[in-house]
This record gives sequence, C-alpha cells and structure tokens, in this order.
Amino acid sequence: MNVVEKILSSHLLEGQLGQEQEIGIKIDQTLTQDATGTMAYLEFEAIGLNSIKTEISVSYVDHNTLQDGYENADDHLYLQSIAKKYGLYFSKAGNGICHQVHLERFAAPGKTLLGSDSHTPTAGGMGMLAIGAGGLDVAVAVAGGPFFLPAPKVLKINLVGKLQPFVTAKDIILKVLQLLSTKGNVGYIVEYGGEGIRYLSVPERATITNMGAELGVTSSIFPSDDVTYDFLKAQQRANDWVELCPDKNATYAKELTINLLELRPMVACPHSPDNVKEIAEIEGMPVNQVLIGSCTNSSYKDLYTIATLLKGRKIDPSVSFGVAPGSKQVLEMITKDGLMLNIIEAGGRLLESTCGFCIGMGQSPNSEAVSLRTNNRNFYGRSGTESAGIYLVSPETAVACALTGMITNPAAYFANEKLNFSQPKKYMINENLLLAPLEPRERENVPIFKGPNIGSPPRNEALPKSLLLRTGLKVGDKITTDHIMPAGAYLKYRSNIDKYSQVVFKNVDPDFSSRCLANIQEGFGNLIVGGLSYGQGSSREHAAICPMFLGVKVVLVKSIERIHRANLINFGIIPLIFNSPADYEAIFQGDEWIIEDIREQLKLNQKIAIHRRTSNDTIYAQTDFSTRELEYLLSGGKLNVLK
Ligand code: MIC
Ligand code: SF4
Repeated sequence: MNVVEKILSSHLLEGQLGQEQEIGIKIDQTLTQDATGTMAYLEFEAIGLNSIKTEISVSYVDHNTLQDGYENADDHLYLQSIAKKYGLYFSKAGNGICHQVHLERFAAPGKTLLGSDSHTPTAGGMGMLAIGAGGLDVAVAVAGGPFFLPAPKVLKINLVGKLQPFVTAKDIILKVLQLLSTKGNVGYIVEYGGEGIRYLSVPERATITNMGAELGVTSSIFPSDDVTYDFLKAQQRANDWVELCPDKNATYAKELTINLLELRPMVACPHSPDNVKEIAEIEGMPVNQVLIGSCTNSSYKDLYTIATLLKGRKIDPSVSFGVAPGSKQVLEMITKDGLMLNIIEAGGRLLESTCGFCIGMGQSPNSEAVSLRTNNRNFYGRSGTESAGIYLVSPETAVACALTGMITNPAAYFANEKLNFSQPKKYMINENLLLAPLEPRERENVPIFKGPNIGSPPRNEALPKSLLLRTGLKVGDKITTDHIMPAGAYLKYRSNIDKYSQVVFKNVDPDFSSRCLANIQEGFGNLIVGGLSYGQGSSREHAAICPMFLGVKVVLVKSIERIHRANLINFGIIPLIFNSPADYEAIFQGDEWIIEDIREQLKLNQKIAIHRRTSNDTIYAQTDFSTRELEYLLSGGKLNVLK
C-alpha cells in the first residue's frame, strides 16, 4: 500500500477502497477557524450532542481579527463559550494561523484531520491525512460522524535531487502548479516521495501540502520519517510519532518526477496560482508592496531566513514591507533570537500573527500595485484592491525584491550569502493563548454566548416536484469562491446570512443579489451558469448558503470543484454538469427554464432534461450523485436529514 491507502484503510467505516465509489472515513481530529467556525458550531449545536466525539477538536481564531464593530468580537466569544461547553481546544486571536499552530501542537502522522478551511492539508507535511471541507461536514465529524468522499486516486510526485541555494519548497509547489494547473485534478490525493524529500523539513513539506489546495486535489501528504520525528521531538511531542512510508511495491494511479536541481525561483502571476513563470522572466519590474506571512510561508524557518537576510540591509523606499509571523511560537522565537530587530531595523512593519493580508483583512495595496506575497492565492479582488496584481513568491524572493524595489532573482542577489539554518533542538512552547478543554463535569453550567450578529443557520425546503428557473448569472471558467462570496471587509457578516447575501458575486456583478430577489418575487428560482472548474479555492460554505438564501436552486457548469460541490449539495442546491459543454455558449442571463419531475429525474440518476421556455428547446445535464447526496438534495439539504 501507499501512504494514503494505509491511512484510509485504517480509518475506513463505509465503502471499499480501489472502487469508483464513495467511502466514509473516521475523523480523529477537526479544526475550524473563526470565519467558518461560527456557522459550523451553530450546525453542531443543531445536531444536539453534549460533547465532541473526536480525539481532538480545535477552534482557532485567526481570520476575523480586525474588530471593526462588535460583530467579530461577539463571534469570538461565542466560539470560546462553545469550546468550553463541548470540550474543544480554543486558540485565541494572536496564537497564530490555524494551520501553522496545528502543525506545531496537534498534527500527528497516521491520523485523519478534517478542517473547515481549504488549507487543512497543510498537516499533510506531518504524514497526516488532512482534508478541507465545509462547516457542516466538519460539524458532523465533531459529532463523531464519518466524512464521505469519492475513493481517491493517488498521484505520486517523486522529488529527486536537491534544491539549489535560494530555491525553496515554495518553488517546488509553484512548479507543480505550473505542471498540473488549478483544474482537472479533482478526486486525487498527492503523495510525495523520492530521495529529495529527506532534505525537506516538516514546515517546508507543509508549504508544499498547503498549496496543494490550489491544485484542487483532495489532499497532499508526505511520508512520516526521521525528519518528522525530529520536528515532533523538538516540539516536545515525540510520542506522537509513528513511521509511515509506502510499501516497496506500492502502486499509484499516476506518477510525476521533479528534479529539484533543475528548479529556479518561481512566481505565480495575477490572477491565478497556476499562472507560474520563472522569476527571471519578469525580472526588473518595479514592486510596490511585499508581504511575508500566511499559512503557506510563516514558519520559524521562513522568518529566521528572511530576518537573517535583512541584517544590516534596508528596504527600498518605494516598497511597503510587512511581516506576519505564523504563530505566537514563531514570534516568540524570533524575538528571543533577536532576529526581530533585523526586520524592524530594515524598515519592516510587524503585522499580527493572523491571516491578515492573505484574506484581504487589511494591507490592501495601492491602485494598480504590484504586490508580492508569500501566501497561496492571488485571485482577482482578494487583496481588497481590484486593480492590483498579486504575485506569489517564496520568502527568499520576497526579501530580495523588497530590498531592490523590483523583481529580483534571490539566487543571484544573495549569491555570496550562506544560510545555515538547522531545525532548533527545542521549539519554545507557551500555551497561554491555547485554552485546553474543561473536564466534562466542569462543562455542565457553561452558558453559550450569542451576540446580536449571530443568527441560526438557514435551511432550505425539500425539493419541489418541478423547478421553474431564471438564469440569474452566467460566468466563465475558474470562478473561485472569492468571486462568489467576497471575504475581506465582509467577513464580519459570516454569522449574519441576511446581510452577507447582499454581496454575493459583488465583484462580478453588483446587481446579482437584487436580481435574484426580484426573480423570487416573480415566482422563479435562480440558476447560475458557469464554465470549467467552478468553485475553486476556499471551503467557505457561505458560497452555498448565501446563494441558497437568494433562491439559487441549480448551478449548471462545465466542471466543478470538490469542496464547493459538497457544500452546494449540503444546502440543497443541485450542481449539474453540462452533458454537452457547447450548450454553454447559447445560454443568456434571463433565460427561463423548467425542470419537470426533478425529483424523479434525480432518482433515476440519468441525464436531466432542462427545458428552456424562452426558446422552446431542451438541454441535458449529467448527474453523478451518491445515494447519500441524493437524499440531501431531495430533503433540501443535510441539516434537514440530520434533524
Ligand atoms: C481562504 O484562504 O480563502 C480562507 C479564508 O481561509 C477560506 C476559508 C474561509 O473562507 O473562511 C478557505 O481557504 O477555506
Ligand atoms: Fe488564512 Fe490565508 Fe491560510 Fe486562508 S490561505 S487560512 S486566509 S492564511
């Protein structure tokens, strides 16, 4: 067996591996963050248990930390009270970004983790099978229920050779994105192997598995070896280590080899993480902003590296330069080492240990800016400045560019520099912002705090016999969940669906929300038409809940991404795939449709006939729903079934 098969087979609750069918697996750990967590725990409460049923569940606060008004602070108090009441760990704002902290304190080889954040696979750097999902799926896992997924195919990426100086883990994953792109990888798990992996520390492996989310794969994972042991030991968690390597005769659905020696520093150009070039191709372009941080590149090694390179140097006056250490642990360590001083003396701005700029929470760049960042997503509008171009690079490249004020190859710029980083023997452990669960008897009288911003999770109605629809919007390929449901300044409405729904597709068509409501008034449900790879990116189930609130009943696309598809089904919106993609061309906003006997058509699991009233023709859509998914759709969503 390969590593993925080993973990799946030891966690299998339903279905069979190796078949093209759905499987259900046991989840050992869960994580949530505050932007998806409030909804997830409202859903957990709706299930009605008095305790979590996992080995470890952690509720992190790291996304909505700009308290502009009472909403976020209220949400955080709600989350803290939930953790106290039901037995979760609670990681307070300032303790760090969920994925970095989870890697440091909880991730364990051989275990499974489900997180309401698409970058949950970061923990795959530790040999853990870690998967991102919508909040409702995580709520069910917290309650001890299985997580369902199509039995994955495993793609092996062999890393051979050794990286050249100033070529990094980030450049490896950017190369993988260049090779595989962000589309067409649904249903795969990437397993890394080859002799090159022994030169990569756990945080470097985690940079690679983190950004695997951008490939659209279910997860990415490294074996658990001596490198894993050393990291766990330094985190004073040696007992969590188990060895986990593929058998000698393990097989894979596909294989790919990357020679690390041949890699050069890379960059993902606007507006997609797969728009990858070698840095040399855009060298010399002026740069306005450089930001280091996010769950991709904010480990102690990353910060040690940039701070060492900054010693005695000055940031170019034309650049705004900010650094957000990934966790309190990282921040404490660079403070103790004195490395922080290098950053500040060079002209760096110290940012909070949170997601911050990565999700457009502050640091929006100037108009038309060239902004270099070490995070994982550069989707249109995500930074908060629509006219800006976001370029994704390694911390080493980011520093070279911040020093020169233009795109610069770090390998050439730092050619005479030697970095002698080795893993610390002991990481600093200070858990005063990580609150441990209470004993069961202490939990009984804990009240749940709910501020006025927090509503109940809305529900859909059971699917009617027929659907009368109007095309509310037609969009193109690679529509991300950031297009559907903008985050940044609107994150504070994550618990207030009424309000948040007003900005659905805001950056694509500001009238979308009001048009949908008008269609409802006229007796129509709404249909969204899309191209390839619809719903890329985040796990935010709001990209399903808010459209549901606006009467969206069907999403008809050329292809769809895994987490978003699951979220739509969980909330009773039917994701349909064009039988003939050419039909896409002849659809226009405002077209009116009727799907007769939709319930019966779905049960037959054959092609769905969608009749267009406006031009009196019929197009067909494919379905591939499991029995479980069908039940959710017919009932108007998973919450109705759970109830
Ligand atoms: C993101 O990076 O897009 C987020 C914000 O972390 C999301 C979750 C969310 O929208 O709250 C994700 O990756 O799932
Ligand atoms: Fe936070 Fe950005 Fe990572 Fe999402 S990708 S978890 S917003 S740091």
